[in-house]
Amino acid sequence: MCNQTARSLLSKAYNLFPFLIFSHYDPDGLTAATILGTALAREKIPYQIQILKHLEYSALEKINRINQGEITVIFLDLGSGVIDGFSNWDEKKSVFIIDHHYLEENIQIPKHVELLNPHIYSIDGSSEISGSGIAYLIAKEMNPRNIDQAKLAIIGALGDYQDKGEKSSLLGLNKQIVNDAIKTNQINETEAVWFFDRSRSIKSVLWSSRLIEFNNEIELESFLEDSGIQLYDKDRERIFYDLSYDECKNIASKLIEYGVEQREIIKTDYRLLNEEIVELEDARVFATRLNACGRLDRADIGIALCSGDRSTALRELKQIIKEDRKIISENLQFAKSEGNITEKTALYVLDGRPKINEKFIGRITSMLSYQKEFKLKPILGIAKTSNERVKLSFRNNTNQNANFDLVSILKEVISNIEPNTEVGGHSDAAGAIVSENKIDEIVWEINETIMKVRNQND
Ligand SMILES: [Mn+2]
Repeated sequence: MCNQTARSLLSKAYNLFPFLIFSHYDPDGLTAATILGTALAREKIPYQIQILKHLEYSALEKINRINQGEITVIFLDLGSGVIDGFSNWDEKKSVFIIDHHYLEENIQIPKHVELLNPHIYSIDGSSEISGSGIAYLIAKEMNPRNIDQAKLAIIGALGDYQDKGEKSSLLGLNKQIVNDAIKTNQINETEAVWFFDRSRSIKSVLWSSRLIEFNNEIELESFLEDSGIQLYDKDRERIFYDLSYDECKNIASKLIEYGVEQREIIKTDYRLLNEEIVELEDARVFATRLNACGRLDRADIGIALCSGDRSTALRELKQIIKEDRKIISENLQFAKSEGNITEKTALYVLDGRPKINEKFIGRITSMLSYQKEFKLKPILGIAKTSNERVKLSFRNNTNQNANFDLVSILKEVISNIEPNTEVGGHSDAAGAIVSENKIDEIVWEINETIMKVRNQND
């Protein structure tokens, strides 16, 4: 699949222009950019990276206008939704679209564009391979030594929530990448009692997991005592990573006794070996940190972290995490305050316009979709972008309606109301940017469409 693209990319290296790489601001995009950048650097091919929040037709035209000449432009983790926009591009340019997002059938690909998308090969781009995964496979074709980038592709796939296999494991081509990483001692794959950020104290990990709502610290401590856990090792408070296998198992069984489901705590753990910072050892946590960098316009720090910088980048990261937490908690509070979420027949709508920034709406909508009170229907988040445009983030974490595809629904609705709009995403997470004055009509139509789909499924 990637062999042809790798050769073709290398063959473009004779021209004097650096390759222009445009990549997405999320963890998958940042890892993809780092992987390809590293691969090009190793071949002594100069390149520039620009990180984008989204790629609309207008931005595509601008990129064409600004960059003249026989250049090579590469889009990573972006572009599948706007392929027809390249037909206006100057044909002297070589364009590569390396992406795993939804691809419309029977799409016309302009002559000067090379598209690499797993959907062409009937590979599911929402669960089997991510943008960084494809970038990795290309990099490995270019030079086998790029196998050392496998860990980044794993971080990218986890950042895109592709751990849809049994016990939240990676599958398909992602699994092959995991095997590369294991073989070269980059990562450990084990089944574990998994909590977010286990480099914190045991108490703090359990408290913030919110699997059980403890009323106070005493309750939490006695829960742990009943599980046979020592909180201190001499004077030092133990962190979750200090727990032995048996201790973890005890906590897990205690939680299950309290009604927590096993699949919520037993996960396939992807732990980076040779990571000097314990806080970044868990690949899922690493992805979350990259997410924060992207959201706060610090893609540079994200890429520096991916490239191994553990000095300046790490200091900056601490500030980023702090700021990110503050914004998220304020936004969640806003979302849950009176009247900002309305319930329709077939979905919830969060109108975040007065407060939530477009870079946060996806995260906030996702977080809400995992909460019990919003688990019955999909949820649509709305945030302001610029010039009378709004961003829509659509998420589905309902257990029912498993065969409903958010991208198709959003596409169907928007193509009737506002043709030529890019709709991107996957079956359970989709998004688009639309005109603000079309919002009411779009929400109404989405509601109708979901009801229609549901009736068909019943
Ligand atoms: Mn992606």
